[in-house]
Amino acid sequence: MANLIQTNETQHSGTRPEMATNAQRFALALQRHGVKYIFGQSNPQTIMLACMDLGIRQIGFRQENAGSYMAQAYAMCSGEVPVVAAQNGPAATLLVPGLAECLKASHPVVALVDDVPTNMDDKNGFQDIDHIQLFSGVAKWVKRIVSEERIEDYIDMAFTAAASGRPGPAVLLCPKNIAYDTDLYPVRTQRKANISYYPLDRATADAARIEEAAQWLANAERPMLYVGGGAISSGALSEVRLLQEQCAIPVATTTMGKGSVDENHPLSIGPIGYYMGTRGATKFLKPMVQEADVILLVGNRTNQNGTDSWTLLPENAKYIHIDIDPMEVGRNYEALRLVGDAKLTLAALKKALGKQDLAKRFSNRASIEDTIAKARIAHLNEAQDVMTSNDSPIKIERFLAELDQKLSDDHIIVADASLSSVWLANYIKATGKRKFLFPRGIAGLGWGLPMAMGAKIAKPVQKVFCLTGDGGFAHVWSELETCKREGINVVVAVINNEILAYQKLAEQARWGRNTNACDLTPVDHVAVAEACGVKGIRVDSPDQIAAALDEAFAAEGSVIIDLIADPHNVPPIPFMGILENV
Ligand SMILES: Cc1ncc(C[n+]2csc(CCOP(=O)(O)OP(=O)(O)O)c2C)c(N)n1
Ligand SMILES: [Mg+2]
Repeated sequence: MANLIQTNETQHSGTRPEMATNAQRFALALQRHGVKYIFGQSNPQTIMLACMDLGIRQIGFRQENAGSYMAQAYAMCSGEVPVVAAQNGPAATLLVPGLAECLKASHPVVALVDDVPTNMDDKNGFQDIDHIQLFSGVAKWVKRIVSEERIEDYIDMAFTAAASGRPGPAVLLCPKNIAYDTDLYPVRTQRKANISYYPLDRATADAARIEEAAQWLANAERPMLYVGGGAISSGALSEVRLLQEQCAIPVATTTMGKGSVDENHPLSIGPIGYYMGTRGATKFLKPMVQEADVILLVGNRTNQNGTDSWTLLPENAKYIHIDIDPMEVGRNYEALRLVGDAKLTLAALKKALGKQDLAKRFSNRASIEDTIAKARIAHLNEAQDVMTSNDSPIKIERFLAELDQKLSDDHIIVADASLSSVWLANYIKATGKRKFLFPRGIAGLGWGLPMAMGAKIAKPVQKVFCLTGDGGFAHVWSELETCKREGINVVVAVINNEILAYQKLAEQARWGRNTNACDLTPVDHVAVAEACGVKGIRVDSPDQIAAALDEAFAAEGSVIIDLIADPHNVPPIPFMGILENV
């Protein structure tokens, strides 16, 4: 079994030849951009062979969906632009969901996709479809290489498109007549730069508006920061934390912004949005959010879930909005426009605040901290019953209360969509250097396991934990074989509730009944894991949780925890509250 760390260390590095085949030129360009891994399945063939020759390691996924989710998580954990590759036609279509997620979540990825030879265009060549049309709704940039002379130019354009401005997916189509050509051509040695990191370019927002924003924040009665995933992508954690601590402003986060501040900090509100119902971590801080008079949004799309369908944030507050994408600024809340990189703009704002009289901020600090401290205790009291429940099947809050104790200070914590995202956001604290990955771009099922794998490849020394539902996990079981084959070691807890709970609970809450598709038949996930050579541990009563977690986190390979879970566990989503006592 290959070891990820060793492969990193044995990366080839040599001088670049002046003449090479086109496939070698692709591989050399990728090597110049520091690409260490390609998520692929052997296509485009010549390019993958040439990459292999250069020591670029292919992570051979079982399904293209999963490969693209691995790539996204790799980007989120490494700060680099990942590369995913696929054959033309059916394989290419399977990249669509992953690219859609990256587009909406603003994560960069370069997709290298085979295309039919140019002289076969429009002849019904094998597996030919119009890839430009296919990808146009899910990528920032889709181009086909028109002539072999421009290979290096187009590779660099693809990385530029993915990593610049608002990061996102770029698709480069590689016609087989160009990629399979075995003649030698000049390598464009003029191009020397590595541009496979993001943000590629940083620019600060308008200085005059930053001064104005500083005045608003200094003079506000009850200011608040509401931080989204854009702050994390920008690497603005220390800037957000300095503003919080040194200017005494409370900070709330979106689900994707979780981890931007330490949730044990006395001025951290925690994650807010559509899950502030009964037993929600931030339920008791809803008044603080709704009474804010100046709200600084950072890298925040003000989307439906983050705003509880645009009902959570106060209508009459003044908004300041920092975002790299001018279209996000003022999208749903008219705002003082700070279009720029979050890290640089927050640093400039902090400096501008230093020139303001912050007496109001400091005099309010004790009372804000007191409100937050009391709200945390009130939450623990409200959730006490489920967090300490000895019931079987297991209450997920009980599992997470124990998990929180076992996770390390720098664990990477991954959620699948559905309730796994809601549970982790509410019940696992972002403390220390913990990093959270949520697929909230389009909230699709099946991202959990592959994202955990991509995270582990990016950060082989860190431990990776993933929580997924049994419905979502079934989308990607096959990647357990990839874990085994590629030596990717992650711990996945599967909420085995034998239902599509989010779907079922939503139907029950709204219509009082549900369709037959919501109820699954029992699945033995230990057997699924073991069929792929991966360890499985069944946990069907709360007293087994601690030992199972200890065993899983100490194990050498990947581990699946099959958590026999209560199908009646109601999440803190207000409209589902009516199911509490059903
Ligand atoms: C790819 C995809 N298909 C369907 C949905 C709709 N959907 C959202 S949650 C859900 C149920 C998920 O069930 P499971 O993964 O078992 O998690 P649970 O809610 O039971 O914890 C469904 C079907 C989706 N979000 N993504
Ligand atoms: Mg389920």
